[in-house]
Amino acid sequence: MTAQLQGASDAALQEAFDAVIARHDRIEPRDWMPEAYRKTLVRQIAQHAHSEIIGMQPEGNWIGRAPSLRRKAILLAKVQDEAGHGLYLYAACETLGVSRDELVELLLAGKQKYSSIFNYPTLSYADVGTIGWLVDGAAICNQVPLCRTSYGPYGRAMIRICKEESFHQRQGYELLATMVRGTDEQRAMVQESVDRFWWPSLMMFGPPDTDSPNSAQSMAWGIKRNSNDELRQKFVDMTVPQADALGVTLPDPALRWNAARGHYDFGPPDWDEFAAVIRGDGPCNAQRIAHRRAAHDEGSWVREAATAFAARTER
Ligand code: BYC
Repeated sequence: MTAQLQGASDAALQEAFDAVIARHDRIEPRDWMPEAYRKTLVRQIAQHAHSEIIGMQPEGNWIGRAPSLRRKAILLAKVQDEAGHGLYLYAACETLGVSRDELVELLLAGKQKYSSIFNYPTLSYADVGTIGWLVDGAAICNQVPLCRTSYGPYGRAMIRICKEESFHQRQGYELLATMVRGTDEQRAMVQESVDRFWWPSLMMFGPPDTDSPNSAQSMAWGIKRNSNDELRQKFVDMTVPQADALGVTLPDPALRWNAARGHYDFGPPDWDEFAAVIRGDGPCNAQRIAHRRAAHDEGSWVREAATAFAARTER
């Protein structure tokens, strides 16, 4: 009898959840949710948070070598924003019953991922502009629909993050626009940087829809609102005219306007390279994690002091 009642109430909970999803409303932390939905959110939000934190490293590499005080102030502010994005996202993830400590442990143990893009090196100052323009541009395409994701705390975090990402994208474009108006050497530096970052930027959207094991369920739950390929296409369509305006070429011989489709056609990224990078074998994976681990260890005294202070205040 008890089991029957329990069964009935489980069905009612599932029905209430399904109704919220069907009317594109929000699930909140206090609401019942299927365990698989919770797990998927933890996976995606944690991966997103880790990306923001690891993403501070490639650009942080240039803070001490920025060419002017103005550029240095801009870059410092951008990297600091990324730390903030990581914190909002870890906080959103904590509402699902995992602690930030656990998430950091999983990242450092290689059990949770972060975006493939941050495993590529930043070899010239133009990379700061290219990351802003292409990487933040791709991030905006991917993240604006996440403002309407079905989980309340994630969607609300994304609204603020997207506002800041728009500034990041513009500062990157402005930096490159300044460089291309400079010397031949500066123009060549921009082109070389764009050549390196174009394909990895397309990979940020994830595998093709036909090879994306999580997409169908995540879209049915309203966690993702668009598929990987839809967003990749949107990014290409948005970026090609910007490349023309900058006077740079994109390194894809297959890239051309398709009037029948009303979109640009483009070639496939090297999916074997993508698989290697997310497996941990990209150019900078080991360096990124080693740096993160060192920063975490060096910061342990701050965490201990804050915990001791909180305990003493409570007493
Ligand atoms: N890199 O079934 P799929 C930023 C994994 S930070 C690594 O399509 P899903 C910024 C995927 O996790 C931007 N792994 O997955 C910061 C899955 O493996 P698991 C970060 C990737 O989740 C600082 C497997 O491949 N943005 O903008 O449906 C400075 C199969 O994929 C990647 C976000 O995190 C990748 N690129 O879709 C500047 C956005 N792609 O987990 C800028 C939020 C796929 O099953 N996340 N994988 O072991 C998402 O929108 C989705 O999670 C994804 C993937 C579109 C990325």
